[in-house]
Amino acid sequence: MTARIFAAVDIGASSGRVIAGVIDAGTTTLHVVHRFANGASAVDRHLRWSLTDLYGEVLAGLRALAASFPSVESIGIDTWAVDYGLLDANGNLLSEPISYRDNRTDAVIDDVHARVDPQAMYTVNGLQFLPFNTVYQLAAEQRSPDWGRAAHIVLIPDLLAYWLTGELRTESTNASTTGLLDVHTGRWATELFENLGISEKLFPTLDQPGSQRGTIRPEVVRFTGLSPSTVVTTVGSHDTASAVVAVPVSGTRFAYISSGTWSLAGLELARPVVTEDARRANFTNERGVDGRTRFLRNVGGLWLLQESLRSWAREGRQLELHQLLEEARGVGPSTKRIDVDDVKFIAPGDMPARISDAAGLSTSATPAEVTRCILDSLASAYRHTVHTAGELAGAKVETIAIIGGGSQNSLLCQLTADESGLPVTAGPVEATALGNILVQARSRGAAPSSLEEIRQTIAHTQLIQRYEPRL
Ligand code: ADP
Ligand code: LRH
Repeated sequence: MTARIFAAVDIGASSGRVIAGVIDAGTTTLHVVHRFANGASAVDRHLRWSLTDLYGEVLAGLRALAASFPSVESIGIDTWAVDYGLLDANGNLLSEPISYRDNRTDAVIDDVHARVDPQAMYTVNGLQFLPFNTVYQLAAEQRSPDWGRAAHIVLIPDLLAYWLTGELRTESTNASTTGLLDVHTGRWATELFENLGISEKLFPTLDQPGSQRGTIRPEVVRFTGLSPSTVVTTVGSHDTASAVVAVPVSGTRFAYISSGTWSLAGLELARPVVTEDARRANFTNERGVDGRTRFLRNVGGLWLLQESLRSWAREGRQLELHQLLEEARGVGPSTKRIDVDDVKFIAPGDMPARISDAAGLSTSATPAEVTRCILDSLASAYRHTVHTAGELAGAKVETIAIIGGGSQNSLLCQLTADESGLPVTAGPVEATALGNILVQARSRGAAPSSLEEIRQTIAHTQLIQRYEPRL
């Protein structure tokens, strides 16, 4: 059998990549053809992504893809969740999308909760409260000059797919992070739209992972050199949904931590849990591939470390991550910890000072000490989140699977095993791209049909490290 080739465009909050996946005799081998940085910056009074630049990087990546893998059949796109762009009636982007880390929702959250009681909202959308859920961003947007001209609200991966194919849709796993999807039916929650004064028609039609979005436009063919028959296939376009496809564990007795800018920690369930206890513990029921439920919490994540590194760099201290982690291992356990979920850590800027202040570290704490405090705090938040998830869902957890870029942080993986008392698997590093690629491949008959079989294949063919808890 000849090898089949699929590509993932996977863009996280801190970096993006275009990756080719070559599937040969049941093994998927990933080749990164293009990597680029991502981040939001202050433009026109808001923290914004430059989606125009990101689209340029996607095209550059697809050109590199065509040069090395001309027989690629299909492309899948995933990015971070909740954010969107507004298009006018002619399909033009009204302005660069505002980042979820912008503080514009501070002024509207009470107003939204006055229109829809948060308890009642949870029973419909099953979503954890995060100040940046799309529903709050749209409430802020309703007061902006762009709102009157907006004809379409398009989630970020769907916007990239629109530019590549000309087709407008809303992918359902990502739609589940808006706060406007009914967690029980997987359809738009019409009553929520009505109560918030937003027209449901602003969102393009819902689309499921595995369906064909469209073929690439002639301009894209000309620029990239890809074949005109190349299609864009809808995948779990919420990056976390694609990542969870690629956990290297089968069965049901595992928790996952998708570790990157955020740490998304929780369980995969057959059905949502929208009890009052789950709401109080701020657990979300996001939609997974194949209609599964991602019952999880957003834990602060490596953003704390990324932002600290940026602050130290601004002070002239260019620290190398590997070296810093080795030094953090050497300083030993931190007795002072922070609540990594505190909303005060969401915004960018001067992170080491904010952490030292919250933890009660001395002002002369070294970068290694601050780093150790972050990692110990993350590991204890993971233990607590995994334990609570199991209790709320009545599920037994026997293993924790850490996936994503943070799975390379061996100190954090070991601390997670030690704190939780559970064995930890670490990897795949590019779980999101792998999940993206395998969902495309499955829809075209090149990968097994069940998520369980896909996960077994991943466990046998990808690089996975193991950490046992130390007493
Ligand atoms: P996102 O998709 O949110 O942009 P990634 O999954 O790419 O995030 O993970 C990025 C994080 O992974 C970085 O912030 C960094 O802390 C961690 N990371 C990346 N490479 C390494 C490495 N070699 N060792 C330890 N940690 C790493
Ligand atoms: C991770 C992620 C997460 C969301 C956040 C906005 O990249 O998609 O699942 O909560 O970004």
